[in-house]
Amino acid sequence: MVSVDDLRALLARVYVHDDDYLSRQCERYAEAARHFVGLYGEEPTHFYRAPGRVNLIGEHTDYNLGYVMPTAIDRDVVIAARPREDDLIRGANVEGRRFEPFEFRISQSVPSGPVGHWGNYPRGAAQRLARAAKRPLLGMDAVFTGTQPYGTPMGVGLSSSTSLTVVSTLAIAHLNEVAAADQHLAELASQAEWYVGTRGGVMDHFASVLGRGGHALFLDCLPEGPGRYRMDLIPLPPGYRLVVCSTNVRHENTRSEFNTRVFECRVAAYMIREHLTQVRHLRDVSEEHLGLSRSEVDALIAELLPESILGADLIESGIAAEVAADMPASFEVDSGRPYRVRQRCRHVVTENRRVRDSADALRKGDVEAFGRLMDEAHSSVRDDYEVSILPVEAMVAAASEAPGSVGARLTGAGWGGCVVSMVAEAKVEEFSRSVSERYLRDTGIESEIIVCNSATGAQAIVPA
Ligand code: NG1
Repeated sequence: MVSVDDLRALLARVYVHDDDYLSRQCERYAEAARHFVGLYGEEPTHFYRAPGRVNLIGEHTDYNLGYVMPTAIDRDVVIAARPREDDLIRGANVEGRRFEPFEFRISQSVPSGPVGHWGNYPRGAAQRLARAAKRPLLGMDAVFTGTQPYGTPMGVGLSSSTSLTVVSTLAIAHLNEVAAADQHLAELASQAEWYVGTRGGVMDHFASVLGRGGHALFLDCLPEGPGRYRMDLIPLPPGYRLVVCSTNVRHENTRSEFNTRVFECRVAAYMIREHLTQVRHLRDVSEEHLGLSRSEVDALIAELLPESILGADLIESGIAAEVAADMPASFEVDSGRPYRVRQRCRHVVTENRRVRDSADALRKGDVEAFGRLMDEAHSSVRDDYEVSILPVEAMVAAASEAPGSVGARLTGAGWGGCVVSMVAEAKVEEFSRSVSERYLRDTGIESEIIVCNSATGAQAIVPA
Protein backbone atom coordinates (compact mmCIF):
# COMPACT_ATOMS: atom_id res chain seq x y z
CA MET A 1 0.00 0.00 0.00
CA VAL A 2 1.25 3.47 -0.78
CA SER A 3 2.45 5.03 2.45
CA VAL A 4 0.49 7.86 4.05
CA ASP A 5 3.47 10.20 3.66
CA ASP A 6 3.87 9.40 -0.03
CA LEU A 7 0.18 9.92 -0.62
CA ARG A 8 0.27 13.20 1.24
CA ALA A 9 3.24 14.42 -0.80
CA LEU A 10 1.45 13.55 -4.05
CA LEU A 11 -1.83 15.11 -3.03
CA ALA A 12 -0.17 18.27 -1.70
CA ARG A 13 0.39 19.22 -5.34
CA VAL A 14 -3.30 18.80 -6.10
CA TYR A 15 -5.19 20.11 -3.09
CA VAL A 16 -3.44 23.32 -2.28
CA HIS A 17 -5.72 25.07 0.24
CA ASP A 18 -4.40 24.23 3.71
CA ASP A 19 -3.05 21.38 5.82
CA ASP A 20 -6.31 20.40 7.36
CA TYR A 21 -8.00 20.20 3.98
CA LEU A 22 -5.11 18.15 2.65
CA SER A 23 -5.40 15.69 5.56
CA ARG A 24 -9.09 15.20 4.84
CA GLN A 25 -8.37 14.60 1.17
CA CYS A 26 -5.68 12.03 2.11
CA GLU A 27 -8.20 10.21 4.27
CA ARG A 28 -10.62 10.16 1.38
CA TYR A 29 -8.05 8.52 -0.94
CA ALA A 30 -6.99 6.12 1.83
CA GLU A 31 -10.61 5.10 2.31
CA ALA A 32 -10.94 4.32 -1.40
CA ALA A 33 -7.72 2.29 -1.20
CA ARG A 34 -8.95 0.31 1.84
CA HIS A 35 -12.22 -0.36 0.08
CA PHE A 36 -10.24 -1.54 -2.94
CA VAL A 37 -8.22 -4.03 -0.91
CA GLY A 38 -11.34 -5.33 0.81
CA LEU A 39 -13.06 -5.90 -2.50
CA TYR A 40 -10.34 -7.09 -4.86
CA GLY A 41 -7.77 -8.47 -2.41
CA GLU A 42 -4.93 -6.35 -3.83
CA GLU A 43 -3.81 -2.76 -3.56
CA PRO A 44 -4.63 -0.07 -6.10
CA THR A 45 -1.67 1.08 -8.19
CA HIS A 46 -3.08 4.36 -9.46
CA PHE A 47 -5.44 7.17 -8.50
CA TYR A 48 -7.29 9.46 -10.88
CA ARG A 49 -9.40 12.51 -10.25
CA ALA A 50 -11.69 14.74 -12.32
CA PRO A 51 -13.47 17.86 -11.03
CA GLY A 52 -16.95 19.23 -11.62
CA ARG A 53 -17.43 22.67 -13.07
CA VAL A 54 -19.50 25.75 -12.75
CA ASN A 55 -20.24 27.72 -15.87
CA LEU A 56 -19.75 31.45 -15.35
CA ILE A 57 -21.40 32.41 -18.62
CA GLY A 58 -22.20 30.87 -22.02
CA GLU A 59 -25.22 28.63 -21.64
CA HIS A 60 -26.44 26.37 -24.47
CA THR A 61 -23.78 27.77 -26.75
CA ASP A 62 -21.37 24.83 -26.73
CA TYR A 63 -23.43 22.49 -28.92
CA ASN A 64 -23.88 25.42 -31.29
CA LEU A 65 -20.09 25.53 -31.49
CA GLY A 66 -19.97 28.93 -29.79
CA TYR A 67 -18.25 30.30 -26.69
CA VAL A 68 -18.37 29.31 -23.02
CA MET A 69 -16.53 30.36 -19.88
CA PRO A 70 -16.64 27.75 -17.10
CA THR A 71 -14.23 27.05 -14.27
CA ALA A 72 -13.32 23.70 -12.72
CA ILE A 73 -14.25 23.52 -9.03
CA ASP A 74 -12.71 21.89 -5.99
CA ARG A 75 -15.19 19.00 -5.96
CA ASP A 76 -14.13 15.88 -7.79
CA VAL A 77 -14.69 12.20 -8.43
CA VAL A 78 -11.71 9.98 -7.61
CA ILE A 79 -10.85 6.46 -8.77
CA ALA A 80 -8.46 4.04 -7.09
CA ALA A 81 -7.49 1.59 -9.83
CA ARG A 82 -5.36 -1.34 -10.79
CA PRO A 83 -4.87 -2.58 -14.35
CA ARG A 84 -6.07 -6.07 -15.30
CA GLU A 85 -4.59 -8.55 -17.74
CA ASP A 86 -7.92 -9.08 -19.49
CA ASP A 87 -10.64 -6.85 -20.92
CA LEU A 88 -12.86 -6.78 -17.83
CA ILE A 89 -13.74 -3.54 -16.05
CA ARG A 90 -15.03 -3.94 -12.52
CA GLY A 91 -16.27 -0.87 -10.71
CA ALA A 92 -17.53 -0.30 -7.20
CA ASN A 93 -18.27 2.79 -5.15
CA VAL A 94 -17.29 3.50 -1.55
CA GLU A 95 -21.01 4.19 -1.06
CA GLY A 96 -21.85 0.65 -2.06
CA ARG A 97 -25.46 0.75 -0.90
CA ARG A 98 -26.27 3.79 -2.99
CA PHE A 99 -24.27 2.85 -6.06
CA GLU A 100 -24.36 -0.79 -7.04
CA PRO A 101 -21.20 -2.30 -8.50
CA PHE A 102 -20.93 -3.05 -12.21
CA GLU A 103 -18.75 -5.04 -14.54
CA PHE A 104 -18.41 -5.25 -18.31
CA ARG A 105 -15.87 -6.07 -20.99
CA ILE A 106 -14.27 -3.26 -22.99
CA SER A 107 -15.18 -3.39 -26.64
CA GLN A 108 -16.22 -1.12 -29.46
CA SER A 109 -19.82 -1.94 -28.59
CA VAL A 110 -20.37 -2.12 -24.83
CA PRO A 111 -23.94 -3.14 -23.90
CA SER A 112 -25.67 -0.58 -21.70
CA GLY A 113 -26.47 -1.21 -18.04
CA PRO A 114 -29.93 -0.39 -16.65
CA VAL A 115 -31.15 3.13 -17.54
CA GLY A 116 -29.92 5.62 -14.93
CA HIS A 117 -27.20 3.30 -13.57
CA TRP A 118 -24.02 5.24 -12.77
CA GLY A 119 -21.94 2.51 -14.45
CA ASN A 120 -23.21 3.69 -17.84
CA TYR A 121 -20.74 6.59 -17.75
CA PRO A 122 -17.67 4.33 -17.45
CA ARG A 123 -19.28 2.10 -20.08
CA GLY A 124 -19.53 5.06 -22.44
CA ALA A 125 -15.91 5.99 -21.69
CA ALA A 126 -14.67 2.44 -22.40
CA GLN A 127 -16.62 2.15 -25.65
CA ARG A 128 -15.44 5.54 -26.93
CA LEU A 129 -11.80 4.73 -26.14
CA ALA A 130 -12.03 1.26 -27.69
CA ARG A 131 -13.31 2.87 -30.90
CA ALA A 132 -10.59 5.53 -30.82
CA ALA A 133 -7.70 3.18 -29.98
CA LYS A 134 -8.41 0.65 -32.76
CA ARG A 135 -6.62 -2.03 -30.74
CA PRO A 136 -7.76 -4.28 -27.90
CA LEU A 137 -7.71 -2.48 -24.56
CA LEU A 138 -7.16 -3.98 -21.14
CA GLY A 139 -9.55 -3.53 -18.26
CA MET A 140 -9.15 -2.43 -14.66
CA ASP A 141 -10.49 -2.93 -11.19
CA ALA A 142 -11.71 0.35 -9.78
CA VAL A 143 -13.20 1.93 -6.71
CA PHE A 144 -14.88 5.31 -7.18
CA THR A 145 -15.50 7.95 -4.56
CA GLY A 146 -17.62 11.06 -4.98
CA THR A 147 -18.79 11.24 -1.39
CA GLN A 148 -19.75 14.66 0.01
CA PRO A 149 -18.41 17.15 0.90
CA TYR A 150 -15.48 16.60 -1.47
CA GLY A 151 -17.23 14.80 -4.30
CA THR A 152 -18.94 16.66 -7.15
CA PRO A 153 -22.53 17.15 -5.88
CA MET A 154 -25.01 15.17 -7.96
CA GLY A 155 -27.97 16.49 -9.90
CA VAL A 156 -27.43 20.17 -9.18
CA GLY A 157 -25.78 21.27 -12.43
CA LEU A 158 -22.14 21.02 -11.35
CA SER A 159 -21.43 18.20 -13.80
CA SER A 160 -21.08 15.20 -11.55
CA SER A 161 -21.79 12.98 -14.55
CA THR A 162 -19.00 14.67 -16.45
CA SER A 163 -16.59 14.19 -13.51
CA LEU A 164 -17.46 10.50 -13.63
CA THR A 165 -17.08 10.25 -17.40
CA VAL A 166 -13.82 12.20 -17.48
CA VAL A 167 -12.22 10.29 -14.61
CA SER A 168 -13.19 6.98 -16.26
CA THR A 169 -11.89 8.07 -19.65
CA LEU A 170 -8.64 9.27 -18.10
CA ALA A 171 -8.12 6.07 -16.10
CA ILE A 172 -8.75 3.68 -19.00
CA ALA A 173 -6.65 5.78 -21.39
CA HIS A 174 -3.77 6.14 -18.94
CA LEU A 175 -3.65 2.48 -17.91
CA ASN A 176 -3.65 1.47 -21.58
CA GLU A 177 -1.12 4.09 -22.59
CA VAL A 178 -3.54 5.54 -25.11
CA ALA A 179 -1.76 8.80 -25.74
CA ALA A 180 -4.43 11.44 -25.45
CA ALA A 181 -3.44 15.06 -25.10
CA ASP A 182 -5.72 17.00 -22.75
CA GLN A 183 -7.77 18.50 -25.52
CA HIS A 184 -8.31 15.14 -27.19
CA LEU A 185 -9.17 13.53 -23.87
CA ALA A 186 -11.81 16.20 -23.25
CA GLU A 187 -13.26 15.67 -26.71
CA LEU A 188 -13.34 11.87 -26.29
CA ALA A 189 -15.00 12.22 -22.88
CA SER A 190 -17.67 14.52 -24.28
CA GLN A 191 -18.50 11.98 -26.98
CA ALA A 192 -18.38 9.20 -24.38
CA GLU A 193 -21.18 10.92 -22.49
CA TRP A 194 -23.48 10.71 -25.54
CA TYR A 195 -23.66 7.01 -24.65
CA VAL A 196 -26.30 7.83 -22.01
CA GLY A 197 -28.57 9.53 -24.57
CA THR A 198 -27.88 13.28 -24.55
CA ARG A 199 -26.32 15.34 -27.33
CA GLY A 200 -24.49 17.76 -25.06
CA GLY A 201 -21.49 19.83 -26.00
CA VAL A 202 -17.87 19.89 -24.92
CA MET A 203 -17.94 22.58 -22.23
CA ASP A 204 -18.14 20.41 -19.13
CA HIS A 205 -15.42 18.05 -20.29
CA PHE A 206 -13.03 20.81 -21.29
CA ALA A 207 -13.53 22.50 -17.92
CA SER A 208 -13.00 19.22 -16.08
CA VAL A 209 -9.82 18.41 -18.02
CA LEU A 210 -8.30 21.83 -18.73
CA GLY A 211 -9.48 24.03 -15.86
CA ARG A 212 -6.80 25.74 -13.73
CA GLY A 213 -7.01 27.06 -10.18
CA GLY A 214 -7.73 30.79 -9.99
CA HIS A 215 -8.87 30.99 -13.61
CA ALA A 216 -11.93 30.91 -15.80
CA LEU A 217 -11.55 28.94 -19.01
CA PHE A 218 -12.66 30.90 -22.05
CA LEU A 219 -13.30 28.30 -24.74
CA ASP A 220 -14.26 28.52 -28.37
CA CYS A 221 -16.14 25.26 -28.99
CA LEU A 222 -15.37 25.16 -32.73
CA PRO A 223 -14.00 21.64 -33.27
CA GLU A 224 -12.34 22.09 -36.65
CA GLY A 225 -10.20 24.42 -38.71
CA PRO A 226 -7.62 26.96 -37.63
CA GLY A 227 -8.17 28.06 -34.06
CA ARG A 228 -10.12 24.92 -33.16
CA TYR A 229 -10.92 24.81 -29.44
CA ARG A 230 -9.17 28.11 -28.91
CA MET A 231 -8.74 28.62 -25.18
CA ASP A 232 -7.69 31.35 -22.85
CA LEU A 233 -7.25 31.05 -19.10
CA ILE A 234 -8.50 34.30 -17.60
CA PRO A 235 -7.63 35.14 -13.97
CA LEU A 236 -10.67 35.37 -11.70
CA PRO A 237 -10.91 38.71 -9.90
CA PRO A 238 -9.23 38.78 -6.50
CA GLY A 239 -11.53 39.57 -3.58
CA TYR A 240 -14.53 37.73 -5.03
CA ARG A 241 -15.85 34.19 -4.62
CA LEU A 242 -18.08 32.11 -6.82
CA VAL A 243 -21.06 30.99 -4.84
CA VAL A 244 -23.30 28.28 -6.19
CA CYS A 245 -26.83 28.20 -4.80
CA SER A 246 -28.65 24.96 -5.46
CA THR A 247 -32.43 25.16 -5.82
CA ASN A 248 -32.63 21.49 -4.85
CA VAL A 249 -35.07 21.06 -7.72
CA ARG A 250 -34.45 19.14 -10.92
CA HIS A 251 -37.15 18.43 -13.45
CA GLU A 252 -37.46 14.90 -14.73
CA ASN A 253 -38.00 15.76 -18.37
CA THR A 254 -34.73 17.68 -18.57
CA ARG A 255 -33.16 15.29 -21.05
CA SER A 256 -35.96 15.39 -23.61
CA GLU A 257 -36.37 19.16 -23.30
CA PHE A 258 -32.60 19.59 -23.61
CA ASN A 259 -32.61 17.56 -26.82
CA THR A 260 -35.54 19.65 -28.08
CA ARG A 261 -33.47 22.81 -27.63
CA VAL A 262 -30.58 21.20 -29.54
CA PHE A 263 -33.05 20.34 -32.31
CA GLU A 264 -34.53 23.86 -32.42
CA CYS A 265 -31.06 25.36 -32.79
CA ARG A 266 -30.24 23.00 -35.63
CA VAL A 267 -33.50 23.87 -37.37
CA ALA A 268 -32.69 27.57 -36.96
CA ALA A 269 -29.21 27.09 -38.46
CA TYR A 270 -30.70 25.05 -41.33
CA MET A 271 -33.28 27.73 -42.13
CA ILE A 272 -30.71 30.53 -42.10
CA ARG A 273 -28.35 28.45 -44.25
CA GLU A 274 -31.01 28.29 -46.96
CA HIS A 275 -30.41 32.02 -47.44
CA LEU A 276 -26.82 32.40 -46.28
CA THR A 277 -24.72 29.39 -47.23
CA GLN A 278 -21.82 30.48 -45.02
CA VAL A 279 -23.88 29.66 -41.90
CA ARG A 280 -23.27 26.07 -40.83
CA HIS A 281 -23.96 26.40 -37.11
CA LEU A 282 -25.52 29.11 -34.99
CA ARG A 283 -22.03 30.30 -34.02
CA ASP A 284 -21.75 31.55 -37.59
CA VAL A 285 -24.62 33.97 -37.03
CA SER A 286 -22.23 36.67 -35.87
CA GLU A 287 -21.02 40.11 -36.86
CA GLU A 288 -17.52 38.88 -37.81
CA HIS A 289 -18.65 35.89 -39.83
CA LEU A 290 -21.30 37.77 -41.76
CA GLY A 291 -19.55 41.14 -41.94
CA LEU A 292 -22.57 42.92 -40.46
CA SER A 293 -23.25 45.16 -37.48
CA ARG A 294 -24.94 43.88 -34.31
CA SER A 295 -28.25 45.45 -35.25
CA GLU A 296 -28.04 44.04 -38.79
CA VAL A 297 -27.50 40.55 -37.38
CA ASP A 298 -30.47 41.01 -35.05
CA ALA A 299 -32.63 42.17 -37.96
CA LEU A 300 -31.53 39.19 -40.03
CA ILE A 301 -32.66 36.73 -37.35
CA ALA A 302 -36.09 38.38 -37.22
CA GLU A 303 -36.34 38.37 -40.99
CA LEU A 304 -35.17 34.83 -41.77
CA LEU A 305 -36.69 32.88 -38.89
CA PRO A 306 -40.37 32.48 -38.05
CA GLU A 307 -41.27 32.91 -34.41
CA SER A 308 -42.24 29.25 -34.31
CA ILE A 309 -42.77 26.42 -36.72
CA LEU A 310 -45.01 23.44 -36.19
CA GLY A 311 -43.46 19.95 -35.97
CA ALA A 312 -45.85 18.76 -38.71
CA ASP A 313 -44.49 21.43 -41.07
CA LEU A 314 -40.90 20.47 -40.26
CA ILE A 315 -41.71 16.83 -41.04
CA GLU A 316 -43.53 17.64 -44.26
CA SER A 317 -40.80 19.93 -45.57
CA GLY A 318 -38.13 17.29 -44.89
CA ILE A 319 -36.24 19.67 -42.55
CA ALA A 320 -36.94 17.41 -39.56
CA ALA A 321 -35.36 14.39 -41.25
CA GLU A 322 -32.30 16.40 -42.34
CA VAL A 323 -31.74 17.90 -38.93
CA ALA A 324 -32.73 15.03 -36.65
CA ALA A 325 -30.38 12.51 -38.31
CA ASP A 326 -27.68 13.15 -35.74
CA MET A 327 -29.99 13.35 -32.71
CA PRO A 328 -30.19 10.53 -30.12
CA ALA A 329 -32.48 7.67 -31.13
CA SER A 330 -34.90 8.56 -28.33
CA PHE A 331 -35.59 11.99 -29.86
CA GLU A 332 -38.84 12.35 -31.79
CA VAL A 333 -40.26 15.37 -33.56
CA ASP A 334 -43.70 16.14 -32.13
CA SER A 335 -46.00 17.07 -35.01
CA GLY A 336 -48.27 19.14 -32.75
CA ARG A 337 -45.52 21.15 -31.05
CA PRO A 338 -44.49 24.62 -32.15
CA TYR A 339 -40.68 24.80 -32.26
CA ARG A 340 -39.53 28.28 -31.25
CA VAL A 341 -36.61 28.77 -33.58
CA ARG A 342 -36.32 32.56 -33.59
CA GLN A 343 -35.95 33.11 -29.88
CA ARG A 344 -33.63 30.11 -29.46
CA CYS A 345 -31.36 31.55 -32.12
CA ARG A 346 -31.53 35.01 -30.54
CA HIS A 347 -30.40 33.58 -27.21
CA VAL A 348 -27.43 31.77 -28.72
CA VAL A 349 -26.29 34.76 -30.78
CA THR A 350 -26.55 37.24 -27.90
CA GLU A 351 -25.04 34.78 -25.42
CA ASN A 352 -21.99 34.31 -27.64
CA ARG A 353 -21.52 38.08 -27.58
CA ARG A 354 -21.93 38.15 -23.81
CA VAL A 355 -19.25 35.49 -23.30
CA ARG A 356 -16.74 37.45 -25.32
CA ASP A 357 -17.70 40.69 -23.61
CA SER A 358 -17.34 38.92 -20.24
CA ALA A 359 -13.87 37.68 -21.13
CA ASP A 360 -12.90 41.27 -21.96
CA ALA A 361 -14.46 42.55 -18.73
CA LEU A 362 -12.58 40.00 -16.60
CA ARG A 363 -9.32 40.66 -18.42
CA LYS A 364 -9.74 44.32 -17.49
CA GLY A 365 -10.79 43.43 -13.94
CA ASP A 366 -14.19 45.10 -14.50
CA VAL A 367 -16.26 42.98 -12.12
CA GLU A 368 -19.31 45.25 -12.31
CA ALA A 369 -19.51 44.89 -16.09
CA PHE A 370 -19.18 41.13 -15.73
CA GLY A 371 -22.00 41.12 -13.15
CA ARG A 372 -24.29 43.01 -15.54
CA LEU A 373 -23.57 40.49 -18.29
CA MET A 374 -24.45 37.65 -15.90
CA ASP A 375 -27.81 39.31 -15.21
CA GLU A 376 -28.49 39.80 -18.92
CA ALA A 377 -27.53 36.20 -19.62
CA HIS A 378 -30.07 35.06 -17.09
CA SER A 379 -32.88 37.08 -18.67
CA SER A 380 -31.99 35.51 -21.99
CA VAL A 381 -32.13 31.87 -20.80
CA ARG A 382 -35.40 32.68 -19.05
CA ASP A 383 -37.18 34.59 -21.83
CA ASP A 384 -35.64 33.38 -25.08
CA TYR A 385 -34.40 29.88 -24.21
CA GLU A 386 -37.15 29.16 -21.68
CA VAL A 387 -35.16 26.83 -19.44
CA SER A 388 -35.87 28.56 -16.14
CA ILE A 389 -38.55 27.49 -13.67
CA LEU A 390 -40.13 29.20 -10.66
CA PRO A 391 -37.68 28.00 -7.98
CA VAL A 392 -34.79 29.17 -10.20
CA GLU A 393 -36.42 32.58 -10.51
CA ALA A 394 -36.84 32.73 -6.73
CA MET A 395 -33.18 31.84 -6.31
CA VAL A 396 -31.97 34.39 -8.86
CA ALA A 397 -34.02 37.09 -7.14
CA ALA A 398 -32.62 36.10 -3.75
CA ALA A 399 -29.04 35.93 -5.03
CA SER A 400 -29.12 39.17 -7.05
CA GLU A 401 -30.37 41.18 -4.10
CA ALA A 402 -28.27 39.56 -1.37
CA PRO A 403 -25.33 41.50 0.16
CA GLY A 404 -22.12 41.38 -1.84
CA SER A 405 -23.61 40.01 -5.09
CA VAL A 406 -22.44 41.55 -8.35
CA GLY A 407 -24.53 39.29 -10.60
CA ALA A 408 -26.48 36.05 -10.59
CA ARG A 409 -27.66 33.61 -13.22
CA LEU A 410 -28.87 30.09 -13.80
CA THR A 411 -25.88 27.87 -14.53
CA GLY A 412 -26.04 24.61 -16.48
CA ALA A 413 -28.78 23.21 -18.64
CA GLY A 414 -31.73 24.53 -16.61
CA TRP A 415 -35.12 23.25 -15.46
CA GLY A 416 -33.80 23.49 -11.91
CA GLY A 417 -30.22 23.08 -10.77
CA CYS A 418 -28.07 25.93 -9.54
CA VAL A 419 -27.68 29.67 -9.68
CA VAL A 420 -24.13 31.04 -9.73
CA SER A 421 -23.20 34.38 -8.23
CA MET A 422 -20.03 36.40 -8.05
CA VAL A 423 -19.86 37.64 -4.47
CA ALA A 424 -17.49 40.01 -2.66
CA GLU A 425 -15.37 37.76 -0.43
CA ALA A 426 -16.03 39.81 2.72
CA LYS A 427 -19.78 39.37 2.29
CA VAL A 428 -19.94 35.65 1.51
CA GLU A 429 -21.36 34.64 4.88
CA GLU A 430 -23.97 37.36 4.89
CA PHE A 431 -24.83 36.53 1.29
CA SER A 432 -25.26 32.83 2.04
CA ARG A 433 -27.47 33.47 5.05
CA SER A 434 -29.65 35.95 3.22
CA VAL A 435 -30.10 33.70 0.17
CA SER A 436 -30.97 30.55 2.07
CA GLU A 437 -33.45 32.36 4.35
CA ARG A 438 -35.18 34.17 1.54
CA TYR A 439 -35.34 31.12 -0.75
CA LEU A 440 -36.86 29.03 2.02
CA ARG A 441 -39.36 31.75 2.81
CA ASP A 442 -40.37 32.23 -0.84
CA THR A 443 -40.48 28.60 -1.95
CA GLY A 444 -40.66 26.42 1.17
CA ILE A 445 -37.60 24.54 -0.16
CA GLU A 446 -34.24 24.22 1.61
CA SER A 447 -31.31 25.32 -0.54
CA GLU A 448 -27.71 24.31 -0.54
CA ILE A 449 -25.07 27.03 -0.75
CA ILE A 450 -21.70 25.96 -2.07
CA VAL A 451 -18.82 28.43 -1.87
CA CYS A 452 -16.45 27.25 -4.58
CA ASN A 453 -12.78 27.46 -5.18
CA SER A 454 -11.67 27.07 -8.74
CA ALA A 455 -9.45 24.03 -9.17
CA THR A 456 -7.09 22.24 -11.48
CA GLY A 457 -8.40 19.83 -14.09
CA ALA A 458 -8.27 16.02 -14.19
CA GLN A 459 -5.05 14.28 -13.14
CA ALA A 460 -3.44 10.88 -12.84
CA ILE A 461 -1.87 10.49 -9.40
CA VAL A 462 0.63 7.68 -9.55
CA PRO A 463 2.50 6.54 -6.45
CA ALA A 464 6.09 5.55 -7.28
P1 NG1 B 1 -25.44 20.25 -17.50
O1 NG1 B 1 -25.84 21.44 -16.77
O2 NG1 B 1 -24.25 19.58 -16.90
O3 NG1 B 1 -26.57 19.31 -17.81
C1 NG1 B 1 -25.53 20.63 -20.16
C2 NG1 B 1 -24.54 20.12 -21.20
C3 NG1 B 1 -23.48 21.19 -21.53
C4 NG1 B 1 -24.15 22.49 -21.92
C5 NG1 B 1 -25.13 22.90 -20.81
C6 NG1 B 1 -25.93 24.12 -21.15
C7 NG1 B 1 -23.96 17.73 -21.15
C8 NG1 B 1 -23.08 16.71 -20.56
N1 NG1 B 1 -23.80 18.97 -20.67
O4 NG1 B 1 -24.87 20.78 -18.94
O5 NG1 B 1 -22.65 20.71 -22.57
O6 NG1 B 1 -24.78 22.36 -23.15
O7 NG1 B 1 -26.10 21.87 -20.54
O8 NG1 B 1 -25.09 25.23 -21.31
O9 NG1 B 1 -24.77 17.45 -22.02
